[in-house]
Amino acid sequence: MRLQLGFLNVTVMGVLLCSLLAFSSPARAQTATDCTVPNVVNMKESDAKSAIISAGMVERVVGVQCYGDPPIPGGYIISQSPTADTPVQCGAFVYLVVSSGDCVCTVLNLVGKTVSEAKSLVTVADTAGIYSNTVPAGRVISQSPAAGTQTRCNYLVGLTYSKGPAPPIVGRIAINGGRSATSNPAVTLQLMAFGGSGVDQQQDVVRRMRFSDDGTHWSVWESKNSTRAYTLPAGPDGIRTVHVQFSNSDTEVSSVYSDSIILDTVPPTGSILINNGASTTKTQAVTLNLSWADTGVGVSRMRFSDDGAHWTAWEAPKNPSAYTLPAGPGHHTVRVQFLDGAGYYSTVYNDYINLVAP
Ligand SMILES: [Ca+2]
Repeated sequence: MRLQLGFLNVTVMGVLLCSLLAFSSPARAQTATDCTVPNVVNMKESDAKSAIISAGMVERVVGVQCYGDPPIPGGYIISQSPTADTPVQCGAFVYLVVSSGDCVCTVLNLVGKTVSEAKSLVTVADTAGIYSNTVPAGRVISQSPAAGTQTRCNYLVGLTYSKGPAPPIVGRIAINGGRSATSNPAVTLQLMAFGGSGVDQQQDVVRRMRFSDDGTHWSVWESKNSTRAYTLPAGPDGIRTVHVQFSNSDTEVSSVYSDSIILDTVPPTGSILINNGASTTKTQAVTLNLSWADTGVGVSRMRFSDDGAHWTAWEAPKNPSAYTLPAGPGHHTVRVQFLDGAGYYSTVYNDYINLVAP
């Protein structure tokens, strides 16, 4: 009890002593810091003044400036001095800088600068490279927003820059898949083209194509496709060449590419004589005297038969050719057939000879 009582007494005495000292100190008005600066940044100016006055201080606007990043609306406090929570003497000044609104800037002209130069001047939001024959590689071709636009000062700019000249368009053409001959003037062209300015523009790599039979007179430009039906020009059997050119625009045209095929609309012809037309032979071994002709591709193969039903394997044409007649005396007929490069078969030609006893 006594201890408790004593503690209480000491506490009460302490509080009383402190209070007495506080109210009786004659020097306090000049040195005490019993006001605390409120936080008024981002407050409306009138609200900030009220808050400062309520806290026992005096506000003074010392500056008005635009403010863009982060945006502080016009009439709101950008900064204060002293800063919030600073203990100050009551009645002290709190200095304020008020926003006049977003700062307005004029978008710089970046066209013609390098991308890195542009990035050192403005905040670049995104870039896209395209091929250009006129703007050097790495330099800005266009920008958004455009130069001269009035906008907030922390603006972002999108840039389109040059990747330099586009790689040339390279093409290929094949007639009927590259076959050497055709018996039908109606053919199919296989077409490939790549490179060119379309590569980076997310469109079909090459847009147009046109054709010519002579390399001088051209069809009108048409949409690029991977195949196209085509009719070879009329005329005697022989080589036909189809020329193609690819383009994306009038100023971006590929070289001329071509493929050739032999148009062959006529089967081959031929002849056969056994032993130069002799009527008899004493040996099974004979010599075949052969001739052949073809107006288109030319004869590529020949074959023989003793009975018109069973044939030898196709072989390269050769004159004269050794041949062995079937055994047994009597008349033997040898048949020959020719095949041209377009796949035409000749009619079957034959000769016969009488195999007699030696
Ligand atoms: Ca032919």
